[in-house]
Amino acid sequence: MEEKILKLKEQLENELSKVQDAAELESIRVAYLGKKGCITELLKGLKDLSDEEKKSFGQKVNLLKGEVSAKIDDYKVKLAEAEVLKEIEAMPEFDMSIPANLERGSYHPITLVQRECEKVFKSLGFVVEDYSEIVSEYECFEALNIPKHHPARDMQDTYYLENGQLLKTHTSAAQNAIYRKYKDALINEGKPIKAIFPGRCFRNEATDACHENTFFQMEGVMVGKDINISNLIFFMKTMLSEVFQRDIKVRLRPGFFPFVEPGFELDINCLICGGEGCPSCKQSGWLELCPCGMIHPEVLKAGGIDPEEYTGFAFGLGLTRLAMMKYGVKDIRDLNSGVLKSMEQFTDGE
Ligand code: FA5
Repeated sequence: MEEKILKLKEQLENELSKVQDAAELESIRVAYLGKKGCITELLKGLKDLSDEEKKSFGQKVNLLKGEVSAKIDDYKVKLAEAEVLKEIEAMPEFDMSIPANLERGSYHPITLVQRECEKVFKSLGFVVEDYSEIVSEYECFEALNIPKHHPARDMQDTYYLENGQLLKTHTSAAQNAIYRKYKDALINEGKPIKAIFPGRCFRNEATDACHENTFFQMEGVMVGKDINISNLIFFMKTMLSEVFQRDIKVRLRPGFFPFVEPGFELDINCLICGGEGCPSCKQSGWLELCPCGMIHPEVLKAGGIDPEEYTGFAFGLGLTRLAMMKYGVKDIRDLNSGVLKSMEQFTDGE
């Protein structure tokens, strides 16, 4: 029996050294360890031995079984490594010194206007905040003085998640969190809240040359003592003249949003048609760009701020529309098209 075991070990080494692939290795495994394999046969043969021999040979055969199984596993790893090496060797040589024959990418027009706006507002002492695209109904509506079943919700249908949260319809959804974050510094240190928070918004609505279902806005708020409409108009004018670097005709008209009082619509003269009327401005010559107003007392209260003591303004700049005007993009849908060539023409490879 001992001799048999030794012979089997030699034979296995010999066979393993010749193995070329996984299929050959598998047939060796079956030949040794399979139901009719030689080691299984050895184990079966134990029954004809005396009790003494059974004990000593039984142990040896089991040891052999473990060794054979470990050796086969070892070979499996070796074969896999050899396979990878073969693939690497077959690869064409990689020369890192060859210059890449790729054209340079460019920033998206929306990223560019967003950065410009951020630069302007930062220079005016505003902080830039980032906020989630998924928000609660409370943040998107209730905290903004839009209770359930308020008709203002009809204008902002969106995509609801199974957990009751939703994709935010406007950057105003972050207002409550911003007030809560900065209210202590306002109340205890007298530091006015000055923040902008750009973000992607989603609405379940039909698209056209100036409406997308996914677009960018940039919200801005300023809260402190004696903040008034003149402050609001000053910041809006400064931002537009910095972004466009020229005089732009704007008009301010009354607008209704439950979270501001009074509320305004700030429109800019359409720069695609020069104000004559075209599909980009729905033939009106004006484009709604930045609704704004004085923050409603209920909204301040929801943010933990006493409206008897503090006032503030808020605006919701349509960043995607601003990019359209700045870069002369006639159809807003081109901005989400993902066509690099068409994006490059607006940004000149910036
Ligand atoms: C709002 O979203 C308010 N949250 C703005 C606001 C903030 C008002 C703070 C007062 C105080 P509105 O739905 O009008 O308002 O959208 C604001 C701007 O986002 C629009 O003027 C427009 O420039 C842009 N916008 C709105 N809907 C779309 C759309 N479907 N596609 C592209 N841009 C859009």
